[in-house]
Amino acid sequence: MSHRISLTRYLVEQQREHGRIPPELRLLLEIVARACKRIAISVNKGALGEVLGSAESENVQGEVQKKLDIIANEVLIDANEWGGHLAAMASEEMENIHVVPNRYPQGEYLLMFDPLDGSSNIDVNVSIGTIFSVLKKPNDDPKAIEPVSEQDFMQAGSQQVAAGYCVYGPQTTLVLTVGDGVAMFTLDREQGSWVMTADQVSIPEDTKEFAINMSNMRHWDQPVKRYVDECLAGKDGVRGKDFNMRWIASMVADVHRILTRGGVFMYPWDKREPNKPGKLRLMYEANPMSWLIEQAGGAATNGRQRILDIKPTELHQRVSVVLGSKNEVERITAYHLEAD
Ligand code: AHM
Ligand code: MG
Repeated sequence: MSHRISLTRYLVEQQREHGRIPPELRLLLEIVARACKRIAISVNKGALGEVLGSAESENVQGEVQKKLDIIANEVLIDANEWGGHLAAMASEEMENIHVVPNRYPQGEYLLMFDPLDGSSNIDVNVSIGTIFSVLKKPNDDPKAIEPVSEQDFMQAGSQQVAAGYCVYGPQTTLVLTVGDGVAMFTLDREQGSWVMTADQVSIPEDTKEFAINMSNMRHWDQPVKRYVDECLAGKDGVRGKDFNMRWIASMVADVHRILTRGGVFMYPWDKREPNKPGKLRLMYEANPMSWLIEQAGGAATNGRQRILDIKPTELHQRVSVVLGSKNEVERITAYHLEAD
């Protein structure tokens, strides 16, 4: 069909007509998309591909790794290290950064990813995904032979040059921003290509749907309790409308729903781990998702501050997350600020 717009064409046009992305970034994104296709194949094979269940290892956060966590991490590294566009990669599943080996040319970009998000859903055949974020290495002066370091990754999310995720659900969909709105591409399995199925995605400012793991209610802070209590009171409370709740436990799937029909997602700080700012990771989860949400007209804060303004100090830094429909995020943020 001639009217179908492929991911390749979208990226070429972003490069040529909008001058938004240089060719190296375009190629990098094509490679990430190809890696997601390979991961999708493993995910779809499931038990037939012997990819389900746990591996006998833990990641840097002390979480038991699933076989697919490791497979997806390897696929992303293998696919990306030879391309010549990257200086280094960082992953939720690796303690340290992975510098592009000497046998390949070093590029000027930094790639971060959560290779398989929603790991608890792998074995139960519920949507999971890959989340990625691209930064530029700060010192890109070709004459300066500074080796890439972890410090180069310590940039606020507002510095991202590309971000996206791929959701492996009933359909496999790649969602991307390079700073020109949000576009979605669905994998056409017969053709093996990504076909644009939405562009300039826009999140409604108001919503009647919230997403939070309610089993943690007793551990929440007062502003989160206040907001959720008001949602639960529905028509009888101050909000004057009934709310619906969804919690998939795969951030990719929850964010995908919000990009599609609005809503608000929260994974706030809670008393179970008082010294950690939250469960989700700033660099691999919160930053790319926050940029996508903002590009679609939504908002993303840690309850007090815009997530994209947070300057990281550690690779595996965690953060409290409130994102989605703008007016709801502003309300929850105001509740936090009032309580301070
Ligand atoms: P993961 O990267 O180890 O899969 O953890 C992140 C996931 C998110 O996708 C999801 O929003 C959250 O953890 C669910 O957590 P919980 O099981 O506490 O509800
Ligand atoms: Mg994750």
